Formats: sequence, C-alpha cells, structure tokens
Amino acid sequence: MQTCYSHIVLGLGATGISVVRYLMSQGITPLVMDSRRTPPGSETLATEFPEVELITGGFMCRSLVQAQQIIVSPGIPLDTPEIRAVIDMGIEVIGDVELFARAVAEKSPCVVAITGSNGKTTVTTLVYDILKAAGKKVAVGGNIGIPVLDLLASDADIFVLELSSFQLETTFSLNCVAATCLNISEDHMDRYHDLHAYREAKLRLYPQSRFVMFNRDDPLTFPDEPTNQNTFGLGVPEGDAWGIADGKIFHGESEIMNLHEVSLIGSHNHANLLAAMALTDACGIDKEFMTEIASNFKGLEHRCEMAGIKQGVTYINDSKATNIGATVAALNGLSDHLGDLVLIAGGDGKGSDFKELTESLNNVTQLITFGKDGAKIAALKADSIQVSDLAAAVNKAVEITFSGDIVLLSPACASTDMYKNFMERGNDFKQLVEQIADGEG
Ligand code: UMA
Ligand code: ADP
Repeated sequence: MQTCYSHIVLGLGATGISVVRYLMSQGITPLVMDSRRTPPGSETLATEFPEVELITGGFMCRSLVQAQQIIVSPGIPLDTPEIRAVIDMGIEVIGDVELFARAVAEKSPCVVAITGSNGKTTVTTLVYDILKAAGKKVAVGGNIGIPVLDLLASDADIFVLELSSFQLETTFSLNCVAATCLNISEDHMDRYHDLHAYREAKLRLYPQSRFVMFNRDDPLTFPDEPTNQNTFGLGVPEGDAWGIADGKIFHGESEIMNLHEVSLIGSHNHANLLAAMALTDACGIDKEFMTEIASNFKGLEHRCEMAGIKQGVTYINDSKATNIGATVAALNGLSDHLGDLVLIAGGDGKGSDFKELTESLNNVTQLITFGKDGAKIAALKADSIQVSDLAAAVNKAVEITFSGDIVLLSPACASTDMYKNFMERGNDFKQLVEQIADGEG
C-alpha cells in the first residue's frame, strides 16, 4: 500500500536538501519529488537520509493531493500543472524561506532582506560586512547560495537574506526589520508573463517588512501601498533620505563620506552602497562601520572584475551580468572611457527583449556575440561579429584591440546554454585572458 505523506518536498537541489534536513530535525519524514531523472541532491539524500523516499522524473499527483503541506524549490514554477492543481484544492504550498520565517518567528531575531533585479549579492555582502564590523552576530544566506534553513544552526541575532522573485512567490510571513527592492528591470521572462508579474513577485517583500527602503531613481521599486519607508538615490537627498551631493554621500543633511574614499566603481555601485548604508542604519549601526567597509570593499568576483591587462588592453569580467539591466549598468559605468570598448555578449536570454540594450550599445566600438541568443544581440548593432564560443570571442577581441582599449565580457544572458553557471563562464574568460601573450601595448 502507498504511504501517505503529510509533507512533500518538491525539488532536490540545494534548497530541497536543506528542507529535508530541517523537517527531519523536527521529526517529520517527508516524501521528495524532482522532475529531473537524477537531481543534484540524490546522492546526499541517499547518504544522509536513506529512509527518505525519492520520486524522480516527475511529480506524482496521487501523493500530492494527500499532503498537508508542499514545500516547493525556487526553480520550480508555481504554474507547473501539478502544483497549480494542489493550490486550487487549497493545499498549502510554501517555500523554504516561509519555513524559515515561521521557525524564527518565536525567537524574534532581526531579519534584513534584499531583493531586486541587480545588485542583490553586492548589497547583501555589504550589509553583512558592515554588521560584522559593528560586532554583530550575523548570518547571511538565501539566493546568494546558502539555503536559509541552513542558517538556523547558527547563533546569529541578525540574518541578512538575499531573496529572488522565485523565493518571494512562496514567502508570506517574513517579519523583516528592514528590506529593500534595489531596482527592477527585465529578467526571467521565461517564467513570468510580463514585467508587471515579475515586479509583483518582488514587491511581495514590502508588506513583510517593518521598514521599506526603495530606490528614488527607479519608479518600479516604489511601494504600491503606504509603508514605513525611506529612499536612496543618486541625487540630492530630501528629508531623511540617502543620496549624493557634491560628490559626497549624505544621509539627510548629515555628510557620511566623500565618494573618492569609496573603493567600489560605477554609479550603480554607489546606489548599492547607499542601499546598504540605509539598511544598516535601520538596524541602528553607527556610521563609522559603514565608512570603514565602504573604503575597503572592492567588489565581488565576476561583477565588473578586472581580469587582467594584456598588451595595454584592459579585460573586464562581468560574467554575472545575466540580464540586460546589468550589462546596461556596466556600459554606462564605462561611458567616460577614451579608447575603444569591445563588448562580448550572448548566452541564454531567458526570453528577454534585447531592444533595451540598443541605446547603451552606442558606447561600444565593436560588439562580439556568441551563444544561443548571440544572433539576436548581434542584430542590434551594425558590423557585429558572431562567433561560436567565448574562446573565439576573446581571440577576435585580441586581434582588433590596441593599447588603451577595454574588452568587457558582460553577456546580458544566463550562461546555462554553454556553462554550468556564470562562475564557470567567468573563470573561463579569466583563463583565456591569462593565456593572451603579454607584451608592450
Ligand atoms: N528543477 C527541475 N525540476 C525540479 C527542481 C528543479 O527541473 O524538480 C530545475 C530548475 O528549473 C532550475 C534548477 O533545477 O533550473 C535548479 O533549481 P532548484 O530550485 O533545485 O535550485 P536550488 O539548487 O535549490 O538553488 C536555489 C536557487 N536556484 C534557483 O532559484 C534556480 C539558488 O539561486 C539559491 O542560491 C539556492 O536555492 C539557495 O537559496 C541561484 C539562481 O540561479 C543562484 N537564482 C536565480 C537568479 O539569481 O537569477 C533566481
Ligand atoms: P544579483 O545578485 O542581483 O545578481 P550582483 O551584485 O551579483 O547582483 O550583480 C549582478 C550584475 O549586476 C553584475 O554584472 C553587476 O555589475 C551588476 N550590478 C550590480 N549592481 C547593480 C545595480 N544596482 N544596477 C544594475 N546593475 C548592477
């Protein structure tokens, strides 16, 4: 006879494994299903929890309809017919972040949450670093790569969470002390009907926070309902807002620091820094810790990272630019550059309309494209060069550049058509740059 499970875990990636671990620690043995034949977590599950049943290759409706609670991984769309059906039946469908929210509710620690299309990981890391510098017991997780339920083992009194729109779709009762949506531009259009639906998923965070920090320069981040709120933006701040005036960061009328002392490059990163300062200020952190981190934080790997200078040509690795907004930010940041700018772009566009990239391509001297959607991007600019892969793109860039030029890998696409992830793509780029012969430019 088939066992009837009260809890079913859908998806056996990093999230699924963390959910199983959590449920087992609570004395609940779940059933696990994954639509993939060999999900990445199968070996771990078999080793750690041999007693847990795993069904692969699809979601079995017969079991789903008998469950009390279904915990779904972020990579699985709620529109999947089997999930839609159980939601319509009134069965509770939640995500790992919701389980986390319920688990910490009694302990009432501080939760700070960060969402947005771009800059999440940068801001999450800045917030974490500032809180750490201030001597707080802090844990970081979420979309950044550490499933939130794995943080429960820590003795942190502040949790900093990077949250994706996927995770927010199944999160209902996070009680944040402060939260932000940094910006909104097209991404994951293979999962959402339109930008409106994507924005709605992101802004689900606001009602779950006691204090909302939004971006004055991006109307799509404005809350639809009145909240306890403040803003950050690159212009002169009004009232108690965060902003920039005369090349200095201000909180209201109080001067925080000169932008010359900030290590991060590019106006998009200044916006990130303002957001991180505003969020940590909401946690009661002194300004000295913000300025300390702002002076030392040089940015993260694969985000407009210097990959090397070869024959006088600067190579920049922005492999994390997996959507158009990130590539636009990188190109805008380099608009003052005097030499030629070669852009290498392409990969899986996730259903995006690349037209949004057209204006920024005016800054680009030569466009080289590769990958699944390379042809679509190449069509946006005259005389673009299409190549088969990243190695060919770098070879071409070497051929056509001279000392003083910049070669930027900022794909505006996910990497998954040719690589495991954006890290593998960025590392490949760095290795290709490493192999370019050195010499005088
Ligand atoms: N999948 C299936 N069938 C399933 C389950 C998953 O085909 O039954 C596919 C998904 O469509 C996806 C892949 O498997 O392509 C991984 O999905 P998952 O839900 O198993 O992912 P996890 O390993 O649990 O990792 C997730 C986040 N992944 C996604 O949202 C796709 C990780 O964010 C996150 O770090 C991790 O939880 C811990 O919280 C990654 C990501 O790509 C970095 N996020 C997207 C982004 O940043 O753009 C949103
Ligand atoms: P996320 O976690 O949201 O993907 P990251 O901090 O990892 O954000 O940065 C991803 C990409 O977006 C990188 O290419 C980076 O240069 C770019 N980026 C970072 N901050 C911003 C911003 N505020 N606006 C636009 N692009 C940004």
